Amino acid sequence: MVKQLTVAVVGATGAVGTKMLEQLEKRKFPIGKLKLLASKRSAGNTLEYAGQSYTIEEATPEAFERVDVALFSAGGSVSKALAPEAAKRGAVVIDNTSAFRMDPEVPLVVPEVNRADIKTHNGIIANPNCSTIQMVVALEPIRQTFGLKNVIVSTYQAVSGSGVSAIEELHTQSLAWDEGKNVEAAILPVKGDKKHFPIARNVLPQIDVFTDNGFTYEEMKMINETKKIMHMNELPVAATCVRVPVVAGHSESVFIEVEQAGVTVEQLREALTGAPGVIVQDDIANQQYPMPLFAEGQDETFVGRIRKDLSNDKGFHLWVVADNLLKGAALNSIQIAEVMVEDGLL
Ligand code: 25A
Ligand code: L14
Repeated sequence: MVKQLTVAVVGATGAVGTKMLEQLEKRKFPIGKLKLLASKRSAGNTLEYAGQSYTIEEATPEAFERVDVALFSAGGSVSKALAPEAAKRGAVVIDNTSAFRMDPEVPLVVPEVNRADIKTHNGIIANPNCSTIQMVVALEPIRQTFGLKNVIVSTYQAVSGSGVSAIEELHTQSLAWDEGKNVEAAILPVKGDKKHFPIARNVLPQIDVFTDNGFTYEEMKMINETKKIMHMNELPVAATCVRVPVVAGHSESVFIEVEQAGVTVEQLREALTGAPGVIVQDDIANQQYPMPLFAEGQDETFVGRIRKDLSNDKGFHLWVVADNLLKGAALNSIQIAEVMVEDGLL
């Protein structure tokens, strides 16, 4: 008999929070009691879960009394303020924000890659950045088989990564274009930055704010988190993160160099075929390759366009696509919780 757990979802009304509820129900997570938490704005409203109506409460420190697992996705500032409060009250926090990811005391986990790290937690476990998760799911089987010595990635990221308001902005701007009206931008590239640019009919080479070295924070997250999850501090990683007018599903063009010489495309494809969480879609004769429109709603990370570099024997190019709100966020969090149940850690 599986223990029934008290689960809290913080940011339950958000882009990721609503997917968390969907996944908890779909995957039959053993929930005894469910608490839906959000900001004061939403307190008193109701949400459906498994055919039952739940009233949303304001997320306060006291709301975490007797909670076993708290899934956070309400932004970094909310996590910084409330995750320690939840952990102090005995809850295990699985946090979707960047607040604690690089804290050496906090495991940063993608179950297909480093599930063993979960057991070192001190009350908080971090869920990595969406673009990082799908990339390491594809890189891990390659690293295991051939070794890995260089990664250069360019992303094509969906607006849903920036939350409900960014999804609304793409819709509103697209309608304005079609109706010949003024296209206004207020959210992207980054909520609260000095300037905003339209995302409809555009591509934005900025996700999150810039850091002193010329890379954005999103790019630095991919660089630092990849090394931490794969336990490869010395691995060279470079990233360029770009927003495209897609609602759901991040795409990535990834260049890698493997350690082993003479690896063929067929061998690389074989290493990826059947790897945990990976589906290979790579049949160019039949125009088969991953696309975000078809990855939406799917659990797996799709890999295609596998090519060997024309001048570098150890170089390969891959095209990697996944649903950023599922494997990139909500699903990965629930998978972490499932591993904890399986391993008797909850
Ligand atoms: O920049 P930050 O702070 O790091 O935040 C990043 C944003 O990214 C999303 C999430 O936005 C977050 O706010 N996010 C977080 N992790 C993510 C990930 N891994 C991620 N996105 C992708 N991948 P969101 O819109 O998806 O969801 C926000 C959720 O957080 C709740 N929340 C906000 N402040 C809170 C809080 N909960 C507790 N305490 C707080 N102080 C938020 O609840 C939502 O669940 P809500 O009640 O604020 O939102 C209900 C509806 O209100 C609308 N709305 C949003 N902002 C405003 C607003 N209405 C009026 N004024 C506003 N300023 C939204 O439409 C929302 O649906
Ligand atoms: O760090 O705007 O998990 O697409 C990932 C999505 C930050 C925002 C994170 C976006 C978020 C990002």
